[in-house]
Amino acid sequence: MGIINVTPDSFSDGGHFFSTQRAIAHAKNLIEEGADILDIGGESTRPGSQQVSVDEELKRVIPVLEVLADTQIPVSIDTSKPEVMKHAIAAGAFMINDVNALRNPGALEAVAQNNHVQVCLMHMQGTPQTMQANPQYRDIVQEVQDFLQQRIQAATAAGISQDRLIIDPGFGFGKTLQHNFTLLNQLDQLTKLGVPLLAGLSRKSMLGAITGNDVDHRIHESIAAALLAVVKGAKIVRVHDVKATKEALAIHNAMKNCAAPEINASTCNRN
Ligand code: PT1
Repeated sequence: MGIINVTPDSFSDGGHFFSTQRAIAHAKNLIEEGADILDIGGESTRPGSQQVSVDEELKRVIPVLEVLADTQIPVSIDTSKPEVMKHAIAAGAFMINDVNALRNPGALEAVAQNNHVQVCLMHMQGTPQTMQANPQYRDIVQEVQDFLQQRIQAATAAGISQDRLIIDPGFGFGKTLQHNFTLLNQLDQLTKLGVPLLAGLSRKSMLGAITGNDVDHRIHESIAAALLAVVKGAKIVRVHDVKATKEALAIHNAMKNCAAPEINASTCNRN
């Protein structure tokens, strides 16, 4: 899953022409690099980021979605707002990626109105504005697992079938360095919930805390983290660096598919 952020640029005259064009160009790059899904976000959810209005978020993401809906690539919309979910579904979104796990009033209903769209339920303690202030858990893995189990139940009770759900432990969302790495180490525990697992670690501060690299120089640690997440059971990784991640994961695929002696070498090459 390749990341597309749609945020206003410095040339903005109050319109969204330049940010829309830039996002579409970036999307086309990521498709060429081999992205299988594109995740479009109009509101940052990084620690300390500010919220935007429904109207502003719609103006950022819908024009980009409308253009990408004509390509073959499945598009995910990163939003917690039911109004944005409804417009995104109408404009052809394949997935709703909600860092708030459909807890906003009306969000369960907005997704349940449609019978097909996938939805990613992510764990977060607190809100992006305050979540890194003092995160606390008795047992990080157990609490994230219990939360995701409850959200799976809430979604299925609202009429969203389990085969439409994806879960995500929410790396960096109300978690200390130790919480984040404990979750990564025990990510396979979450596969017990019986729905596919998504992991977003790309360029996050938990990686920079280990290497000392700033956010624009975290490609190697991001590739390592994506590979580890897949080894621990993630089915989707949300990344900035699609080509590098795909090449790293090709080696993982080769280890899985090319090791058995009965496998024909031709089915194994360039897998
Ligand atoms: C994520 C994710 C996301 N992350 C899903 N959606 C972000 N499903 C946005 C830092 O510590 O992991 N899963 N949408 C981006 N959020 C962050 C959080 C970015 C923390 C950076 C940090 O640096």
